[in-house]
Amino acid sequence: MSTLDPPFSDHLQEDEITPDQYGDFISSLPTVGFLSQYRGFWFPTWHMQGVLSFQKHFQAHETDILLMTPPKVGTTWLKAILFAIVNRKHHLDLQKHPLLTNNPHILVPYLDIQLYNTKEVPDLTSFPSPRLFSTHLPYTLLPASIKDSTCKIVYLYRNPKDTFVSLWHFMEKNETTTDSFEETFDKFCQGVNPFGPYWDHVLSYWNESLEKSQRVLYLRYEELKEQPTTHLKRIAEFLECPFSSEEETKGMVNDISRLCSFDHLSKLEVNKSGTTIDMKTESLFHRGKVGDWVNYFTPQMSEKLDDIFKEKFHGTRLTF
Ligand code: PAP
Repeated sequence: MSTLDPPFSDHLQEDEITPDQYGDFISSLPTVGFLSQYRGFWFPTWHMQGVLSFQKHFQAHETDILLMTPPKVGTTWLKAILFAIVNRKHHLDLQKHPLLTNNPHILVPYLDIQLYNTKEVPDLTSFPSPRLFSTHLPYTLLPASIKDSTCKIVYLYRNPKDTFVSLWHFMEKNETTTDSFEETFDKFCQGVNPFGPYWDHVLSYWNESLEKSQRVLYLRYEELKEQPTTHLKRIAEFLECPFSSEEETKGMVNDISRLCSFDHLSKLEVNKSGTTIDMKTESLFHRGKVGDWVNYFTPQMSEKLDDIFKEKFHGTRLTF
């Protein structure tokens, strides 16, 4: 046992840890495979330094727009939508839109796993206002500056069965794990998956959205898929930049919806090759469908997740 084993992680608050102690702190956390457990959630160990730096240093602006998600629920899609809505007046010519040549994760970066992962204190001054950022952190682990701010939070979640299948494909494609489908599923059911437990992540923002509906917009992948334009308008209203009737008449809502659609984004050269955040870019676009889980789950697996989520979401209005 190292001299800095469990007691180190147990008694220190993250803001007390200095950067030269990060390595010892991170290696003192409980691990399962490539995941480390930190304050009740499981993180890919290689993201932990970024998580700690982000928690310690990030200063929210009141005008920030923050997209919060568990992994594999459609973050890439919603990043594209938010960017297109917020910056629509600067990019009226859709033939030259930045989304045609930039992956959405480049336009709306993750704070923890992109910006604070590369530098202890990254320079964020070049981001125009309103700043658009994202994170996979649960609400409980957000830096105080976000919790205390009035900045806008958009949260997206998805049916856990499709989320799991999406995660499985993603991990397989990127060779993140040697576990089988069944082993990965068992871990998911125990809450041991990146930024899991999934239910605790969803509940952390749900509770906040109930208390502060002006601040947290709660969206579901399946609803967005079913009625994209309705939700695009809802998002724009929430962000206090509603589509004008002139914009609607000109078809701007439909244009943005098409620009950000799976069929459009997944066929762009920029999204078909290379890597993004050390992951194969193409692995961010698998099928983009609702209900793909039926092709992978046994009836027992389906029932098991139904039971878990029924119990975890008992007493809430959350449904999948
Ligand atoms: P991340 O956590 O790695 O960023 P994220 O973007 O949240 O992943 O989720 C990826 C899922 O969103 C994939 O789902 P699938 O595996 O079931 O196919 C991906 O295909 C889907 N997705 C990506 N872009 C879009 C889009 N424009 N419209 C709908 N779904 C999309």
